[in-house]
Amino acid sequence: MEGGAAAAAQALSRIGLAGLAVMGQNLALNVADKGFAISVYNRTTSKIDETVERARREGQLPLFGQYNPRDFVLSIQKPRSVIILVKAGAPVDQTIAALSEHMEPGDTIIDGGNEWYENTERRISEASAKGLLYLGMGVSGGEDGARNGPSLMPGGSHQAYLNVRDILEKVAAQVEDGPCVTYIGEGGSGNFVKMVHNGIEYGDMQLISEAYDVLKNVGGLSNSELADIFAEWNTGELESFLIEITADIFNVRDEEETGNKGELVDKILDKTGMKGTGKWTVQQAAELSIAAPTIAASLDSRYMSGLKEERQNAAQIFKKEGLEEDFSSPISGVDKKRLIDDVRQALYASKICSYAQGMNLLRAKSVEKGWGLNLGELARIWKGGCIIRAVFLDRIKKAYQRNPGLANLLVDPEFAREMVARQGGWRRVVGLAIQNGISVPGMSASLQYFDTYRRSRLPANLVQAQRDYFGAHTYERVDKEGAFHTEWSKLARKARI
Ligand code: NBP
Repeated sequence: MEGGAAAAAQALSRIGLAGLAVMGQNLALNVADKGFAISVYNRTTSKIDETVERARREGQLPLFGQYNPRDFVLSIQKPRSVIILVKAGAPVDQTIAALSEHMEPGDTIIDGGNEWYENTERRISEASAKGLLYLGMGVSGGEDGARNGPSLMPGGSHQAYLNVRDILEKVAAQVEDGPCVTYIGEGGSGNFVKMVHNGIEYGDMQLISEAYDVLKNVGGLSNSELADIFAEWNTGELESFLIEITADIFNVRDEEETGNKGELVDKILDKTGMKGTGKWTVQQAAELSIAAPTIAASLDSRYMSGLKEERQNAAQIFKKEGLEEDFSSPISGVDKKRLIDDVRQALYASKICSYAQGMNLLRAKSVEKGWGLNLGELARIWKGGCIIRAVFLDRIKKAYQRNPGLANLLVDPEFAREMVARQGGWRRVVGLAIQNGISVPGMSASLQYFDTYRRSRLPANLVQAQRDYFGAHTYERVDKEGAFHTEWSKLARKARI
């Protein structure tokens, strides 16, 4: 169907969606699949035809293509709600400009992209000046999640959320304690929570890649053994989407006719791509003075992976100096069975530290902005649909339910017990990797985070002394109140005499 005539011919749609690339197309089909009539629009019209055709093929779903912004907006029931799923940044502003011209006070714009939260806050004020409501909604789960049930993180106008709550609750992934959606909070909170989710995702992926590196290059495990180990891990405390797909990846064979058969994973260039949400997470952690070393290590590892040529040159230079990169795995003396168990424990304990960092970042931002984020509820809506979905998120949810003021996930009694039980294996893995020249930045950053956080006394006294020595920054004492300054050089000279 085409244009205004079509809009007049059909009953008005309950909701609209503009932007029909991977995410938009699949989310629109999901909405229609749940029985909500939806109008769809895209700047390039071939994607509208494609989506309408898919809706027909997938069971005559109630999805209606509209070919210009005006017909699209007018084909939606009032108060109108329009989801936008275009590339973040300027395309969102351009799409809002094109659509809002035809919208009326009380209508809602929902941006589902990975948007920088301050852009959402700016758009909330711009929309409000026109009487429009606005939500910035994190959507996680990739293509499959969008089609079959994503995790949704809507923040902004509460009234706008109430207008579409029934749709979002049906469309989201379903877990035993409800749909994976909740009203996150005001302003850009939905985008901020999605950004931190992505930062945690960076951490998970890095830690898994380090587990792979150690098992392969210290333990000498083959791809098929790795597939079995990850599949087995996916039946226990590590059960999660990322562990599950990792097991699958090791089993996939290369289908290219290069004459050199084997698993595809070995043919993939070791350079990781990224789109920016991990960088924003680390920047925000620094802004808020929150230590997030595991997430930062994951970001740094992506940057260093990008230096492929430099790394190849460096390998040559160090080889000439006698430092061989060649791992003759399995490294002699390594007990493979024990290594596998230790790596499992190292991965789990490292993950807990990474989530603790992400949660602390969320809490710090919530305090700064007055968002009132409910950390337990955030862990709950990540249990299904999204990339970091994992069984242990239920335990994180319970930890914050037990104690919403929990200073750090590590000191929840259950997690504390688990960390202590796993530290032996964790230290062995990090030690073994370091001894053998295998970088484990995520696992060691997590271990350093744990070892720093759990110590009641750190060498920071010496740093304070140095600061006071060269900059008269003063220091506090352990035995009395106040700020103190010492003439260090004078006293040191006296001590030398
Ligand atoms: P892309 O991020 O690749 O964006 C493509 C869409 O943006 C197309 O519909 C394109 O229209 C539209 N667009 C562009 Br580009 N410039 C435009 C403009 N100036 N005016 C109007 N439309 C414009 O799509 P995606 O991968 O589906 O992601 C959508 C959002 O969801 C992004 O923010 C992304 O970060 C986020 N996200 C993606 C995933 C994922 O797995 N892909 C997961 C979670 C979140 P055209 O067809 O006319 O070029």
